[in-house]
Amino acid sequence: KPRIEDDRTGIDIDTLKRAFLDNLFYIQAKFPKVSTKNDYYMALAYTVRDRLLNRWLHTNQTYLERAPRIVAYLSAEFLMGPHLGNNLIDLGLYEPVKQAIAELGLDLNELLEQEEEPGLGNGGLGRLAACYIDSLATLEIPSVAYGIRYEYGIFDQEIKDGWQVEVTDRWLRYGNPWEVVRPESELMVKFGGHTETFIDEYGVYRVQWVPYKVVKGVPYDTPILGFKTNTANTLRLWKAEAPESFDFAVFNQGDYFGAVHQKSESENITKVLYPNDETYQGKQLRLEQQYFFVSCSLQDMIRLAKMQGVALERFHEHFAIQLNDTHPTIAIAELMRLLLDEHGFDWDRAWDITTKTFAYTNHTLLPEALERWSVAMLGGLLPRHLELIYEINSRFLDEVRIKFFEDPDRIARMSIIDESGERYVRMAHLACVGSYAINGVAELHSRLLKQTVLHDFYEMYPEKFVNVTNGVTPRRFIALSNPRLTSLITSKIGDGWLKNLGELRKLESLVDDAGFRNDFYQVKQAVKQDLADYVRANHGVEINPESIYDIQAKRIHEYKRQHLNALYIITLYNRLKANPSLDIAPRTFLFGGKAAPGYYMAKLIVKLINSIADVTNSDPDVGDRIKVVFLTDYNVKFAQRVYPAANLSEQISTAGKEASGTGNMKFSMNGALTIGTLDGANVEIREAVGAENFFLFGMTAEEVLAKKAEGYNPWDYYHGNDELKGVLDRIASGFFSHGDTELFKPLLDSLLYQDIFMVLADYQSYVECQERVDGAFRDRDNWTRMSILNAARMGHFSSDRSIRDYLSQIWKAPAVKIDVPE
Ligand code: 26W
Repeated sequence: KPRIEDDRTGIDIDTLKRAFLDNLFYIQAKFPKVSTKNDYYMALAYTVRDRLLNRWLHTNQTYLERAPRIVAYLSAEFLMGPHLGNNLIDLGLYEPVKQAIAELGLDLNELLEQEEEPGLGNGGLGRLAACYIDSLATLEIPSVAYGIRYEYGIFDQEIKDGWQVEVTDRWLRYGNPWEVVRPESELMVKFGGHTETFIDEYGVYRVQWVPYKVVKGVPYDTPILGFKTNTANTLRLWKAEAPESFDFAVFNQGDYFGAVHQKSESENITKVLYPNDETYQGKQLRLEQQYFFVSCSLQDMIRLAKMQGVALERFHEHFAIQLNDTHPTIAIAELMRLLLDEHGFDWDRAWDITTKTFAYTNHTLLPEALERWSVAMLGGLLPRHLELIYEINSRFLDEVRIKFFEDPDRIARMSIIDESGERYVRMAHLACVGSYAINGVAELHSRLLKQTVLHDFYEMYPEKFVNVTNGVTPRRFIALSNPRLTSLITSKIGDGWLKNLGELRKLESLVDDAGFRNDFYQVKQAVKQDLADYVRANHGVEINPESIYDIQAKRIHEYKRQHLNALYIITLYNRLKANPSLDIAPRTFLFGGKAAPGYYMAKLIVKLINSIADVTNSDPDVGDRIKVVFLTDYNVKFAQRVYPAANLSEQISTAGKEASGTGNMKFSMNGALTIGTLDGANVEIREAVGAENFFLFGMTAEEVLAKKAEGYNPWDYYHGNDELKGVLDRIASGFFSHGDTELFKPLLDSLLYQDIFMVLADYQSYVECQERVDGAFRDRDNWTRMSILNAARMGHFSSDRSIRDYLSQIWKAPAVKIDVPE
């Protein structure tokens, strides 16, 4: 029988067109004649949102009724990237919507470009959280992700005179069609004040927390679709507001302005994301953010369990809570407080439940990134939690004494409280004591954790330690980012690979097919041409799509060694100046990444790269053999253009410093070859793609430690290597700074007098490796073979595999199929 499709759910082209125009009229209040691109984007976003609501509501209803085991992913950061394109892929609507939009005389790509991405994260850790919730939904695992709805996300980057300038990210300016506010589910969070003891009605000794202030948490929900499943899980982000009753208390005293002021102070908690990456700063507001979202989330879970009729005794059976680094670790003390003070549990029961609930992921070995809160600050803000942490610590240290007899050094090292000077709470120690599982994010990282920063905890609880190597979602980073590659692959091996990335192996046999190699090469060239067009339009620089696209895109940090890359560019430049007819494969060096606003050395590295670019890009002796471009404002949206265009992926951190890296995976999946150290997941990527398809250089983590121990002196490398000396001297001479010999001095001094990341020690090995790259690239067909083998062998690095590892080793939560009635 003929069926007329509903405007809110129908997916044939005519229905999509009608729905789009309907939303333009009724939501944006516009006719096409006066519509902006943003109006069109919004109309399309609502059209897509209508088509996912059915799955979302049925998923929620199923979870409510069936009360399955739920994975709760707690993270202070979610670096989601734009939603529209991803949702189109997940719904299988990309092609029909593209056609419908085209029939209306519009271009889908232009509308996708309109979306202001929610940049609610700094880098790897926040993006990993986003990939993981994508995979949880795709694998149909009941889960909820909890975080903070920052009003300002990671700053936008501008470059002025070669320097980074930060601009506030007002991502909510034009509204957010993907979130639904749930004011009816608000919760209250206490701060400050003091505790009191009392004897309750049963004669039991209890503690009550009398706060200085109360802040309201309002949840904003975003649906997280699985790829071609009915599952739509929820990302629940909390916004801080002042509770009305509090305003009124002040208002009744006649202090209206005081009340309004207090309101804006409460709202400060979720105003802005801290832009630090890898360095910890003990800012009170950050602790307030952490506690705020943790308390809201735990109260929310307890409320949900109640609604589902699950007894609190069984909280740990109902929820597995993953702590994404130590940022949400105050949850361990908060769950204890809720169970003891609000729900009347005794200590042993509460501790048993707590330590069966939490699992902790560590993301860094850098000591400067480990979170520690001064006891004075934590006690002032969370007096009850400090008491609980002391009690947890005292019981824990008793256990340490039992296991290792009296060993004062060990006690001092392991204590949750650092008492070596001013007293601090060590959050990683609290996380280890209060969790049933502790994981690193790559094999090397997990091993180093056990050998170094968490060695004592490994000896205490060896059974808690596991590895889960990171992964990335192929839906966003292949299907959405690289539609040409996606069509080529699908034309050869069908479309099963997007859900089961191991199937990419079927491409291996095609490397001997000259036709396929040529198609693969043409795809890469077309994507490189797109990036060249972008660079011309946005940077005014002409880059050659035939050149090696050599890309380093990631946060700017000394351990990631963007300056090692810069030293190589100057090496090549010096060689060209000395020998203008030198025959090298033309290269385009592309950089992207943000420096933390307070990280002076990182900002100086940005300036150095731009200063080198000024020289190389305008020197007629160089021609197009070297081009250098610093790509401004690298974010997820832009990354999606960058990964597919790369020939060479720079993964050159000092061995032992990069916990995993995830950009390394995104590049390789898109057919870039890696030049890299044996660090983080590079080790496993190299094993997967084959050593012959990977450019390895540099010291191993063990060699780095040994060199440090024997006394590393960077001057030895300066005096022992004329070419390196020539490079450093040229920077010092003011050649790249209009004669200013002071500008880069701090960077040079840091390299020559300390060089804690061993840039000079790895320089020669890096240069020689780059020469191998140069040679390999000239054999175009063989390069394409290696490139295909990289893409074909990256199946292991799908975040679906990572999530399966978390499920089998840590969470043990079964999938639940969602039925959506027609
Ligand atoms: C307190 C400031 C702060 C903020 C964020 C300190 C540290 C962080 C993160 C732990 C930094 C981070 O993003 N780490 C990265 O996590 C990725 C996902 O596991 C890894 O791939 C990267 O190697 C690691 O640097």
